[in-house]
Amino acid sequence: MTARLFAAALSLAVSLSSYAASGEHFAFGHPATASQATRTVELTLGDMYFEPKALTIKAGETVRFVLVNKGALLHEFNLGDAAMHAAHQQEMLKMVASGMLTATGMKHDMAGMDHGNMGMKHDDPNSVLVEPGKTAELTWTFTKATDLEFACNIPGHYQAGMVGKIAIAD
Ligand SMILES: [Cu+2]
Repeated sequence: MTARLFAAALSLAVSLSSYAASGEHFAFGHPATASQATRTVELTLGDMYFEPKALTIKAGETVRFVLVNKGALLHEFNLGDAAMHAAHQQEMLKMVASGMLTATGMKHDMAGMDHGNMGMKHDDPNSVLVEPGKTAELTWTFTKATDLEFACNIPGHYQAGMVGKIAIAD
């Protein structure tokens, strides 16, 4: 196993344990493991765009998103509706103001200090941060027909165009 693969496996294991512990559920579905995926979708994240900009998924599908950051800035891939993204943008503004989140990365030492830091953590199961030049993954089971957005909620990015549509069809 290469060092890079090992690091990817390790970060996956860490993210799996964090959402298993939180047990969060969303109206539109839930996180899954890569081995449960029925489909893989590769998305490019750039400064300030997603490619492709729209996806169609069938209700019941488990999709492994492979997220390639080809930009020079830190980006996020977050699944939700417009109201969820608006709320998350407010949280991320606070993370930037506190110095926890910079233009190119997350300060992990601060991210763990959630008690002294107003409860701020970036560990939502429907979201992943991708550092410049890196690839990250998120696997999600979509359980019902609805319209969602995938978005980057780092301050200013959504407004600059980092948002796309996901239509989940019956
Ligand atoms: Cu972004």
